Amino acid sequence: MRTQVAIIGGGPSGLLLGQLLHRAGIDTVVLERRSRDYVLSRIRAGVLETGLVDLMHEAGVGARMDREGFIHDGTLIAKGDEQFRIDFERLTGRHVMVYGQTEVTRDLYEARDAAGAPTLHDCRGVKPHDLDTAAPFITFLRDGAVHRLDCDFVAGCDGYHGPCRQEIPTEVRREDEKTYPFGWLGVLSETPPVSDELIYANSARGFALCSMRNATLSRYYIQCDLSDSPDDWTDDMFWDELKRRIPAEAAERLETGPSIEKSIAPLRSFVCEPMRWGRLFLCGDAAHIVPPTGAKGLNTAASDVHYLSNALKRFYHDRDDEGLERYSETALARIWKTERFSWWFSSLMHRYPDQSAFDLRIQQAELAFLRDNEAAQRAMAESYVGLPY
Ligand code: FAS
Ligand code: PHB
Repeated sequence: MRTQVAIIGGGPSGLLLGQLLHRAGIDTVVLERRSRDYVLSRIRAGVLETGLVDLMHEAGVGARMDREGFIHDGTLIAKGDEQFRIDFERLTGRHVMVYGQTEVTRDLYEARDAAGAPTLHDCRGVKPHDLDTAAPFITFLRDGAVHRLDCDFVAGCDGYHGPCRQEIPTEVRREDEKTYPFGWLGVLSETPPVSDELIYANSARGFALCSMRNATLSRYYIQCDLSDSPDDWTDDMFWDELKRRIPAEAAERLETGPSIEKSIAPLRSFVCEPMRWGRLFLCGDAAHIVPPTGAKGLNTAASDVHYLSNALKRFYHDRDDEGLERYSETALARIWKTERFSWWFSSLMHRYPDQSAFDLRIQQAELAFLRDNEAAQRAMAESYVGLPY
């Protein structure tokens, strides 16, 4: 088998890259470890920056998002029973789109199938070779046989646990990481959202987030201990704790119901540099992770895809490799700004086990400053709706 760009990973990064390259006449093959059903069963992000909305349109997959997605002009920030609103539209002239990552992935898979572009599921032992040459190739196991895929470039879109990052020699690779002393317990329920906009809540008992997927599907999170397991939490325990953490008026109108998905995500900040090694280019979670507080994980994967797809188009159409040469530096400049925002927003909204009385007063002053200062609100809104690519 041969292709121009081999894409390892059939999550949003790999699929969006594949679709943008296909529309530019560049051949790709996506190698995905899991089945399609498994990939589509993962419940992850819910908020799209304007940049990702634009990329979905550029990829020709924006129609259902436009029909079923919800435009949000702002968000609510709560501290105990007090809450205030960050008005994205007034502060930045822009908004965000609420549309689940699962649907983004589904739309991209359907477009790829319609284009007849190959996606190989259930690929095991995927291994890139000769990345430091002009003729890299990939070997992998599938249907009981070893296969080889020759290519010009390899896009490592294989997520945080994928193998591509490890192909960068340890003496070259720099990894910066921060782990957080808590996780997020998330619940999906077929109930109407408690609020028209998201509620980010800082309470004495810990962080909570009220989000949604559509008018009859809600997504809720509460900060939990790293030692917790979803089985430690019955639905009633979850709902009772959520009600304790959000403003009383929201708790009173909260409609509860059986969880149709319940999972715990650990929180970490992580960046791998460089994002390129020879003909390998890392994209998305393969290169960076953020705590989900700022809804930046999927959206930062999208900006990587924007830079990499344009660089590859420039190479194939103009035989100009400057975009490829500058990919890592360009992507990392934006990545670190989203790492900062995600760390800042997580520090603002969560209760830390080792928080001193002074730390707590500083956190409360930061929240009050955000509540009272328009410049602070504009700075937050600019990051939340998405910094320019
Ligand atoms: P992904 O991890 O989505 O996709 C990588 C793909 O590569 C997977 O399909 C995997 O099966 C495949 N793969 C891995 N190893 C492979 C191999 N060896 N061979 C072939 N394929 C391989 N972001 C938010 O903005 N908000 C959220 O609320 C949020 N919640 C999250 C919850 C969880 C539990 C996780 C893990 C992430 C969450 N994220 C959230 C971040 C998430 O949305 C990611 O940013 C997004 O999935 C990034 O997409 P990809 O880079 O495509 O990585
Ligand atoms: C979600 O809806 O899953 C979601 C929304 C906003 C976040 C994190 C997760 O910051």
